Amino acid sequence: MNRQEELVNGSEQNRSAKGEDKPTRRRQWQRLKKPLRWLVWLLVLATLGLVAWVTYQEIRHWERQPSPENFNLQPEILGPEMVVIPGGVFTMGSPDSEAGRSNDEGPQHSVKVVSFALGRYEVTFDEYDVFAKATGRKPPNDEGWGRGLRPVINVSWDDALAYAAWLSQKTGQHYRLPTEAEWEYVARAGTTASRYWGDEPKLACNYANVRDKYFDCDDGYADKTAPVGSFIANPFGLQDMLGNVWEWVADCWHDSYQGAPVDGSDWEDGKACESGGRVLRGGSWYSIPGLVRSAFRGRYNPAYRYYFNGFRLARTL
Ligand SMILES: [Ca+2]
Ligand SMILES: [Ca+2]
Repeated sequence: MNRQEELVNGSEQNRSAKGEDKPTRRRQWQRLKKPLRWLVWLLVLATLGLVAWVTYQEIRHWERQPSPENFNLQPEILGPEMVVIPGGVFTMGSPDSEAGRSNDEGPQHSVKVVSFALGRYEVTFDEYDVFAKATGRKPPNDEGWGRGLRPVINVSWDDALAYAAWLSQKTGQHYRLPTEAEWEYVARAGTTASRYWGDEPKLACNYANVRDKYFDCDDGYADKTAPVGSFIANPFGLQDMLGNVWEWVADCWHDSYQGAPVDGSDWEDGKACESGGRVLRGGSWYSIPGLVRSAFRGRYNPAYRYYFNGFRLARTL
C-alpha cells in the first residue's frame, strides 16, 4: 500500500469511526435529555419559589411598618413630623425614693391617656420661622448657635399657642400643646425609672443634650442646643423628650397632683394660673441631673421668652 492509499484508507477509517460514534452520542443524549429537562424545571420552580418568598417577605415587612399616614401625619411640609402615640394607663409622678425628687411630683396617681399624636422632635427654627414670616412676627433670637434644625428657643407659651393655632388653621387639623399628663406619658414610654434610659445620669450624654459638666460626660454640645434628633430616641421613638430645650405644656402650674385630672386632660385654671405660670417639662442643655427626669416639673411666666425654652406640638386625632 502506497502512501496515498494509506492516507485514503486512513480517512475512510476515520469517517467510519465518526459514523459509528453518532448513534452512541445520540443514545447518550437521549439518556441525558430527561434528567436535564427535570433539572431545568427544578431551576424554574426554584426561581419562582424564591421570587414568591422575597415578595412575601417584602409584604410582611411593609405590613409591620406604620402606614405613611400614621408615620407622619403632616398633610404638607408646614407641620412638624408627628408620631401616633397609643393610648394607655400610666403612673404619673415620682416615688419618694427617686433621687432629685421634688414634692410637687406627687402624689403618684394613675392617668388614662387616649391616643393622640406628638411631634417626634421639638419644633425647629425651620418650622417656626415659616410661621413667623407668614404672620409678620419677629423671628426669635437663636443666640448665635444657628437656626435650621436647632429647636426654636426664646418662645413664650403664648407664642407656642399662636403657632399651634396658625398651623391648625393652615392644615384643618387640631394642633395644640400636649397636656402635662400626655407629655409625661410619652416621656416615660412605658418606663418607670427616673429617665427613659434608666436612673444613671452619666448615660445622659447618649440620650439627651444636658449640661455635660454636671453629668460627668460629653454629649458634644457644650452649653448650647443641639440639632433636634441628635440623640437616641425613647421607646416611643421620640427624641429629646429629656434635655435640649424645656418644653411648654398646656397646663397651669399646681404645687402638687392633689385633685389633678386622671383622664389625660390639661389642668386649666384660666386666669387663676397666670400668677403660678405654665408648666415646662424635660430639662434643657443647661440642666443639672435632678431636672432631667421624666417626672420633673418646671414653670415659667407664659408671656416670657428664654433661651432654655421651646416646645413640641401635639395633635388631636
Ligand atoms: Ca450638652
Ligand atoms: Ca426637650
